[in-house]
Amino acid sequence: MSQAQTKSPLNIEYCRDDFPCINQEVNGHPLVFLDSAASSQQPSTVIDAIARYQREDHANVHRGVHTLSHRATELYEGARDKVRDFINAASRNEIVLTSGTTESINLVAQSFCRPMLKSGDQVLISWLEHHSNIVPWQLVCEQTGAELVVAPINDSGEIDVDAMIAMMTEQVKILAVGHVSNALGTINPLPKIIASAKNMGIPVLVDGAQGVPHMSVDVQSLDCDFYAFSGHKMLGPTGTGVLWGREALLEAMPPYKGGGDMILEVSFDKTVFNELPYKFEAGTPNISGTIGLGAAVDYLQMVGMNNIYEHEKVLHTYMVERISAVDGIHLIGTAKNRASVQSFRLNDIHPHDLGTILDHQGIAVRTGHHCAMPVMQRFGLPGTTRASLGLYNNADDINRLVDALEKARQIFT
Ligand code: 7TS
Repeated sequence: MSQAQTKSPLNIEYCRDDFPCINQEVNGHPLVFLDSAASSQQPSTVIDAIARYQREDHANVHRGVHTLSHRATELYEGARDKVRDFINAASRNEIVLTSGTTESINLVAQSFCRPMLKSGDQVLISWLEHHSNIVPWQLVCEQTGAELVVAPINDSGEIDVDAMIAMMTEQVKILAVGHVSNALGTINPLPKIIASAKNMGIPVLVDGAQGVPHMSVDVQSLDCDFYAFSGHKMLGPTGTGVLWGREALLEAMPPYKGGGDMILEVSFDKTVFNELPYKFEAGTPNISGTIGLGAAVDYLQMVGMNNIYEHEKVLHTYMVERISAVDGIHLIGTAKNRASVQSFRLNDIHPHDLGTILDHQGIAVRTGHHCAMPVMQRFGLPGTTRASLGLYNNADDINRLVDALEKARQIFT
């Protein structure tokens, strides 16, 4: 594919200028940032929204009669409304603001599953999952005597959906599956997986950490029961995140943490918990971060999730084509349907060595197991080098990556 053919529907040059952190030199070279799957960069509108709040509106939320507290509450709750609209949740009561995907999944494991799981029950996940969608389930299984069962993946890095469906027995009390694999970029066939689980009456949690930043997500049409994601992978700040859950399920769940804000009335005899979603938001929340998350949602909607998806798809295709042509490159993760991420090996160069050489040329990639050790074990590898895209990347970034890979290959031969 020529560079002209990589022209995307997005006015990328304009978007790129909105991200101040991208526009710098690293080790004497203009930065090429290809590590958005770990954490994405933030546009000025997000940075400014946080700074403006800190300068002009800072106070605690939900508790003051004074003007600053009202303003802070309005901004914080306004961000919740933006998130509701962004993922098309039926109600703002379904938007629980958390510190990230990890906390959202732990919340479901401890509050939804722990009270109902017992010995003989199963929790079903896939081999593709990030540790955040494995370890919380291991913990709750240990606590309850339930068993963690894992659906296999094939050599391309796709879930064996038939095998997964065959594992959906009456023993399974929850299915937790990623939307997009952070290690391999595989987009899982959620409609088929969720429909099959529904048939068996199995509730479904989707780990959307790598889904929401890259494609339009409508939780109502997905028809899952919980959807978890992080602010810092979708142009927002760290320490922010969301658990979306069906209102009826959240309503029936006990609180996850105790403290201020999540109660209506406390005495030593009895505590009456607050209504949704506050029941799950104990303590002073990450107010500034959540306001930044709201600004990130505004930015993503301004650009348009479908534009972002199309742009990244074109770039991903270009990246795969270009890096495949480098002598000694071996792609890890070749699913038919994949997004924004490409893992690879270059000859037998250790990924950390390769990552260091790329960094010397101003290129930021992630190396190692990507918090998905079972995926690495499945491919018999200690780790990979992973290039991951954001909406601000362009064809020149890919060209620079390829040049740097060529240089690394020469250094190691
Ligand atoms: N689930 C997936 C699919 C992820 O990619 C990540 C983070 C998480 C859960 C956890 O998100 P957190 O915000 O709660 O930490 N993934 C990565 C990554 O690929 N590189 O660094 C973090």
